[in-house]
Amino acid sequence: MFGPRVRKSPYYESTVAAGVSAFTIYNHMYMPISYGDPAEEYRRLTERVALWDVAAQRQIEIVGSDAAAFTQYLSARDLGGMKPGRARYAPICDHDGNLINDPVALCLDDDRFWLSIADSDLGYMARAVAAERGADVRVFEPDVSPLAIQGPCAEELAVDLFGANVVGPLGFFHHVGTELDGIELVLCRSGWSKQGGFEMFLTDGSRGVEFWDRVMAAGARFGIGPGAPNPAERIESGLLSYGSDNDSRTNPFEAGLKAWVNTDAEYDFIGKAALRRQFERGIERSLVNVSFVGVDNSRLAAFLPLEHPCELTLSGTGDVVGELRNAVCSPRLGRGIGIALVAVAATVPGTCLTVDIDGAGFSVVVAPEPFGTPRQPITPS
Ligand code: THG
Repeated sequence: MFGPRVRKSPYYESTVAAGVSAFTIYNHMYMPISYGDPAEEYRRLTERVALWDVAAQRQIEIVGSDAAAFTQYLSARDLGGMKPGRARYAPICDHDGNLINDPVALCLDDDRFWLSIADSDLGYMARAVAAERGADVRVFEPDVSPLAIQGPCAEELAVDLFGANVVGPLGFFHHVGTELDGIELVLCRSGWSKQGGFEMFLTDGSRGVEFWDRVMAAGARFGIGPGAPNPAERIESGLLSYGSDNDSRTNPFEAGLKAWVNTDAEYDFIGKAALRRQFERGIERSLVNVSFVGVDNSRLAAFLPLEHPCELTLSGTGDVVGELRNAVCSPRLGRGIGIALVAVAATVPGTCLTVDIDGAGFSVVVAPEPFGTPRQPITPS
């Protein structure tokens, strides 16, 4: 236990009853990361449907006559033309052009937005910048707690819960206000996996347990079970984890997020000048996928998932070229895979590197392809 300083989600009691075995701390909140059976949790996510307490993906609400312009000023992504009911992945940088968060931005109304944040205190910065600029907005954390259903059966489950008329027309990163037995929520086709699914943004925290139970009951016929953002599936799928793959010393070009940075913008946004300079200068290092080679998975399993960044050297010369930032055993690929931040010279596919994990040496090779589908920005809609 961490004491009252760490906040509990409205689903906390439900996750405990469901057998949660480990939490991380995310946005000053307990967030379940395991229910004790990683192999089954991976299967549930990739073959059936999993229920995730992702209430720690907190919202920063921006509301007022300057909300659209101010939200745009915060993000490096072009949010122009985003209509109510739409969402966009919207990385945010500081004035030096380094990443400080990579939220999903939801447009709820012409003058009302949510930034569904990764693990960093964006709210203070957003509020301070709004005040300094005299923007006519209120910036605060509303009582909103996402619960995600992810997996191939999530679609059918959502239809059972909300009706085909609500779910059918909902495109990727589209959302709609709806309710379930009087429990109000915003339903969005999104989520931190590539298995398909929805995030259900509960807007009344007092109804968390009731809501969880209702979704679990409806999901029984699909073999639903509890789960959490899955480290193996998300690395296989190429989804970034801010704070571990990249952090406030990484710029978006190094993180492979060029497509989400609008350096050509006519309007101003935080970090624009620095980002333009960085883009012109070019990157010195970049995130790459790596695969472990020449090692039994049974031996690797004692070292993965990686607990902290580990130094990478060029095999042969021993030159330090970067860090392995994350690594897991991939059920789909049957080998260890990871994400590394390395010098550009070492980003060539096939480059052999050596990583030292707590005194044990392993060989990894820069992967020639994304493990999953190449990441493409959603078309602005
Ligand atoms: N959902 C919501 N909030 C979140 C996350 C989420 N906040 C924290 C964290 N995740 C933010 N990071 C991401 C990273 C990737 C994606 C979403 C949030 C994502 N990316 C897709 C991709 O890369 O293929 C699509 C991006 C795009 O096409 O623009 O979904 O998961 N509510």
